[in-house]
Amino acid sequence: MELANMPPTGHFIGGKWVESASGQQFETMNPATEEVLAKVARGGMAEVEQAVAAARQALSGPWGMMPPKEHGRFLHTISQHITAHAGELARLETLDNGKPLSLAEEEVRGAARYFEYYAGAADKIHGEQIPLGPNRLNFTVREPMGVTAHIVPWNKPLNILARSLAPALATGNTAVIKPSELTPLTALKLAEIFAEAGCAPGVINVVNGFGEEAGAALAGHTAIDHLTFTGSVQTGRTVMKAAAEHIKPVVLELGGKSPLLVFADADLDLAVAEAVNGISTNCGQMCSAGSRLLVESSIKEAFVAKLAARLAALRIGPGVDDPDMGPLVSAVQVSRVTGHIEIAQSEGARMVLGGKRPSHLSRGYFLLPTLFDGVLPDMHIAQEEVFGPVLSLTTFADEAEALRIANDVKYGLIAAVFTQNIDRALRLALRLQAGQVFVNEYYTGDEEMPFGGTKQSGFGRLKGLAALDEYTQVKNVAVRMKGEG
Ligand code: TXE
Repeated sequence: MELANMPPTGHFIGGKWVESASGQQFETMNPATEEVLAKVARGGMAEVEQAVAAARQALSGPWGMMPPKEHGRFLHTISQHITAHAGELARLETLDNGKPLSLAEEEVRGAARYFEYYAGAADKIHGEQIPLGPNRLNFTVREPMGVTAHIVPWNKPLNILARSLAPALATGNTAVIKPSELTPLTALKLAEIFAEAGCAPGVINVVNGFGEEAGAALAGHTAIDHLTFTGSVQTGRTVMKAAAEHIKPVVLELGGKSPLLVFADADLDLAVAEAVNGISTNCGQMCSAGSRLLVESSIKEAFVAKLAARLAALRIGPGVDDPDMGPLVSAVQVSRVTGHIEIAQSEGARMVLGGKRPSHLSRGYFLLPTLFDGVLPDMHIAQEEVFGPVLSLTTFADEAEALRIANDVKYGLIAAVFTQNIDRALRLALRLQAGQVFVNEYYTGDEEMPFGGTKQSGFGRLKGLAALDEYTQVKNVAVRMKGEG
């Protein structure tokens, strides 16, 4: 696939493309071929300074003066421009991240949908009037936070960026974006799209670079007003500490170890299909991956047989060929995932299939889907996020045990229950510690559904109307009126 329509590879600051003050660049790779795709400007404190200043200035420019319905119209225009460029965006994402083309297309549609959804919300964000009796008027005003920072990971680069950027802009904020150094290209293309759509300078700014340089400079910048971070728990802790130094609110979307609870009365074919989907989508590189299967003992053998057959049949190859699973994002990610596999084996989990690279692919960061059976709840593979196509299967005897195992991890992002028993489904939906619970499905994940973690999966809610609360602050106005006469 040729690299037509490559976006500019500088930083996008104040409506202009600029190179780094240092002149330094870094390479972004195609994980399917291990070839360099592009050289991108490597930013740091100097570029973050400029970007934050441009975003602050834009708050008092035309963008800041615009009525909410105009913000909404602009977001709608962005949604249309993303749709018009959908093919290019999806190709870039596939080349940069490795994911299958049809998955990239779905994520681009999702990105357009975020702007469409929040376009409709922009002029419906109301304060309230609080009754305090005669001669007093009390009301709230919902104001933008100001300059919002968005530190974005590499697993769904454009989609995750749109998830926080669209509600931040719908509420009148401006933004400084730091894409992942592994996958910067679609954020740069989005900046180009904003410019094409006539965006005022400084409303969005993109600074490329490494986490410890550009990312740390942004999280620690005293003139940002809000920080959205999606990534690892470890880095989340670091950015939260940096934001704490200057007392700024954060939204943290971190990892997961999400369980699928499969009861004996479940539709087994459905549960197997959803389990395969939950771990193979994006090669398991999803915070919401369904990486723990909890299966009622009586159906375990039948379940494993069906599951292993489905996993073994997955087509693996370069994303441009639109397989079921592409490569992992990097050599580092392959070594992280294989490290988890080695620990699982050393602790006595039984590898049913996978665990190595596919023999038909000689280059690229590919790994076969991997299934572990006989996993005990306290094993490493049942507790730690792998972020790869590795599924661990644990059995349970009854509902109480299933619930106990499901909740006994440090994460709490998603959980799913497969059963025909409506009482059990609803009982568990209320008792599972997770930000989202699915019943007889996994991964619908529509843009309207509030999404976020409990426990070490983070806090704050993105998606749905809930996200609008994250990007506004409430001001209360109290008025005492003189009585008549
Ligand atoms: O993530 P990082 P990595 C998990 C997953 C994966 C692990 C490591 O388990 O195996 O994290 O991936 C920026 N100050 N997830 O190392 O470091 C970085 O440049 C400010 C879960 O790639 O969290 C990138 O833009 N920023 C996940 C972003 O943080 C810093 C998605 C994410 O990188 C920084 C990705 C610093 N000191 C990985 N250091 C999810 N929840 O979806 C790095 N960054």
